[in-house]
Amino acid sequence: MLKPKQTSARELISLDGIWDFKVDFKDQGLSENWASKKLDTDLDVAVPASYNELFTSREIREHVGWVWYQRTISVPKGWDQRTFVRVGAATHEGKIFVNGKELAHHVGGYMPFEVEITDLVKPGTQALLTIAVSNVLTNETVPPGLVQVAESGRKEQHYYHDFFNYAGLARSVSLYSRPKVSIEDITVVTDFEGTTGKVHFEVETSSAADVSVELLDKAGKSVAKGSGNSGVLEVPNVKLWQPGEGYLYQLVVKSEAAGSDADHYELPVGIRTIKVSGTDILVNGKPIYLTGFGMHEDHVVKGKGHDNAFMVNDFELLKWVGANSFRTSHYPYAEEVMDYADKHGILVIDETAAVGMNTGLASGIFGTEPRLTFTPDNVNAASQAALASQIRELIARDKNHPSVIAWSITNEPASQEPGADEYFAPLFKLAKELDPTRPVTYVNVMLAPYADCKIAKYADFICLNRYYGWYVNHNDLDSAIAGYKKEIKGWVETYKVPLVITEYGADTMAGAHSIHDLPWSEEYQVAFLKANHEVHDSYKEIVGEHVWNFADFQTKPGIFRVLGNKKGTFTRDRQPKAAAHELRALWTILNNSKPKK
Ligand code: BDP
Repeated sequence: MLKPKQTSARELISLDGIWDFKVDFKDQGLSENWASKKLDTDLDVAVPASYNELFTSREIREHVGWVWYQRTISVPKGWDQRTFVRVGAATHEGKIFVNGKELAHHVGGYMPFEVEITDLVKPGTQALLTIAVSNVLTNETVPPGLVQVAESGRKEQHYYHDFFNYAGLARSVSLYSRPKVSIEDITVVTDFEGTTGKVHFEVETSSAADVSVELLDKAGKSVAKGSGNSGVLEVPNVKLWQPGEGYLYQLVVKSEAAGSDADHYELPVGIRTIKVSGTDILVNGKPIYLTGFGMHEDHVVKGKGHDNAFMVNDFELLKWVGANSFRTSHYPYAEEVMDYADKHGILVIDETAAVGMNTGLASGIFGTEPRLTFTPDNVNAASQAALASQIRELIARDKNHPSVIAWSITNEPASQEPGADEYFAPLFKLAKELDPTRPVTYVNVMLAPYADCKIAKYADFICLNRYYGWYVNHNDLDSAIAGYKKEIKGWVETYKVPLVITEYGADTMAGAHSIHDLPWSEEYQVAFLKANHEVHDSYKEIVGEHVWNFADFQTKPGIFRVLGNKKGTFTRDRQPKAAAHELRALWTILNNSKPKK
């Protein structure tokens, strides 16, 4: 699905701002059709933002169920094209209503969806736009969860992942137009031979049309032209998209058809290749060493609300600390973030929202009853179908981003348990079929070591989350190094693919100090990183290290958490802990290669 854009052939109006807001405490909104008239409410809400922490009310923060967003929209007089409402994300389920009529329903909290309103709202008229959003997670959603009624009688949402279940409209909402016969989709795959770049393109139009394409360099100079719905553009003296140098060409696509205005869309294109070869990940044929973080879309007040100022600052900090990459732990990020990564040459492991499929692990951490994960009454066939849809939507949304170097189909599932193979094998296959040009990976949990994990065999490279020196060998870094080395040796001997450490980290309270390097102090976090790096540097098969986490983030309350997870290298307001300086000294001199041992 193409991101809405203003071009010479398309209009775009942002619907971001203040909307009317009503919390559906008694679950009446759907049956009473709240969307048919002005919401009876005094509450305002900001879009984009998670709604949970905008208000002082704890009931709203912890509400389980539907909330309602509403505003009026006007389709301008001059618009004589098809008109759409497009929602960047509704977490975790959304319904779009226009003048009380339900027009769209989307499940999955981190993907865009849209609906055509051409026949309902004529140019020069107004309409009532209502979006209902539910935050409920069940055993059949991705991520999974469980709603229970507490002793107090209050509905409670349980979930097995370690970040707060922020909800609402956290990404932009827009009204846009496209011609009657329009460009529906574009796919590019890039390559190069010597100094000649190649851009394979495929353009899908809503019905037959004459298509022309032109590739412009950064200065706007034309470097290649083509026509037809597919073909290959050759780019002489190609400037490659590289880590740290996100050189982007613009692909200008135009379509013309009888009885319709012409269409025009522009797609940024980075020319680069990604391959796994032996135990290396190659970008443009060169081995890369990934430095960076598992991150979160997480800020005070806005929760997961996208914000360009915070995004620019986060990328500045990534550069400052010497990170060349990150993982979209544990769900796809806003499209603006992906565009920005393209522009700045940051490599991204793009992850689905399949997190917390590990009811055994969760029981230990959150004190819930342990049970097998992949069973008909737990994470089941309906969940598998939901994840398949999410993989389809993710690849459709992000396939053209040069920054995306791999698809991660899940984080820390119970891959040692029965049923894991049957659940994930078809999903690896699906991702591979949908995109044969990128490696497909998953993130392995410590409870599923090399001898037990049933799905590592499907991954092009294996991501490992390891907490030696924190959850195991706590406060004993010498034993941590020994245990960690032993385990890595097992992976290296069993699987002949690259390994990326996608999580290692220690909770640290900014400002806590200890002359004895005790856990939770900034000194321990630094010592912990040094110990882990000793292990990473000892194995050539480890081709990347992503610290958990970039910044402190909000979680649900728990005895392991101090107003959130404190494993950030930066605080939640993006100030450096001592660890940030340690990483900066180490990573800024690497130039994308593995540290020399
Ligand atoms: C890992 C999870 C991550 C958690 C982290 C932690 O992948 O989401 O936040 O552990 O415990 O299991 O800090």
